[in-house]
Amino acid sequence: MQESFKATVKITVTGAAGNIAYSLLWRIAAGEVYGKDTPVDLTLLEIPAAVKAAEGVAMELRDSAFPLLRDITVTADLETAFSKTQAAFLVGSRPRSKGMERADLLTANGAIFSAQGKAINDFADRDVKVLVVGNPANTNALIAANNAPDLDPSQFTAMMRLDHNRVLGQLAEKLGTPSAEFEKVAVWGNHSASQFPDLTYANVDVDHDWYVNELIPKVANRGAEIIEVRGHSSAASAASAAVDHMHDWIHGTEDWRTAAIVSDGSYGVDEGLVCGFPTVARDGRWEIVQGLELSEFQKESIAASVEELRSEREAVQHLL
Ligand code: NAX
Repeated sequence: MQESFKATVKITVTGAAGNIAYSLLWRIAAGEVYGKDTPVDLTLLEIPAAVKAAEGVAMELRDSAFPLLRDITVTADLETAFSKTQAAFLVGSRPRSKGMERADLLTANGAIFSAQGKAINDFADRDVKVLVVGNPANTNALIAANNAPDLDPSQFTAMMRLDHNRVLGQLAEKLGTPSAEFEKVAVWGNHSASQFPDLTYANVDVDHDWYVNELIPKVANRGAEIIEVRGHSSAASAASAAVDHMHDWIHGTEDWRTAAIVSDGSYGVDEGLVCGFPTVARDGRWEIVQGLELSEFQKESIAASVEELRSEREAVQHLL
């Protein structure tokens, strides 16, 4: 049986003692990212104060006896964490504390993601794929990419698949149709309340008023709604979206998905910003869907979110 397995892959998860990781690690260990034929070595990165808790997580992973799970390493050291890693989920980040301004949050996280970007640049596999989940995800990915000059910027992405999945979930509930039947849905912009969920090209017949006045604000504010109702921020749904993003990036998809990737200037989005686009994945790369006609409504909605990304970039200019 062993002979049919592919080579073992090394996957790194940061923030390994946190809520999202507690779902994500189990999905990865079950083979849902690379496939059921690919064994995985897992490396769990945490801050020193949370290494012990991450060791407890590692003990539970062992106790799950996953057939594909090989080595588990728990560390607070960046070189150990990223050495030869092929896929990195950058989940750990600094939450906003009381009285902290958005600019302070950007800078505090900037320090984390510049250090991790450098370590990935120096120690990771040359084809590493990086997904930033920790917020502010788009700008953290921008910082990491800019601190990894030896790697291609396309190797750094931020997670907007949860926003994409939230649109599918809302449509499925509204129309009573399984989510897999919806095509050509996308979410443009920043993973924040300024994002623009776009149904222009989707194969759905919904009331325009419901779309603009209910669906868009619902999806854009879903994170806050989950906190209010569940009492904790989204965790399992975020982990699920992270698995979807990395799975599709590795295996490819011709179906439209939303990934936040480094802009090449398409659709008037400043080159270099990490922005959500309608994307497909081919040969291990995300590609922006080209040739779309944008209405004034779409252009204005995208521009508003891009403006926020620009101002975030301004606030972290010293880290780029
Ligand atoms: P938790 O606070 O439960 O866990 C975060 C963990 O990261 C903690 O254990 C902490 O010790 C660790 N950490 C902090 N700095 C670190 C560093 N420098 N290196 C390694 N580990 C470090 O948060 P959780 O609920 O897991 O959420 C993690 C991040 O995901 C947050 O920034 C959150 O805002 C963000 N989210 C992003 C989403 C997206 O769609 N992009 C959606 C869900 C989520 O809100």
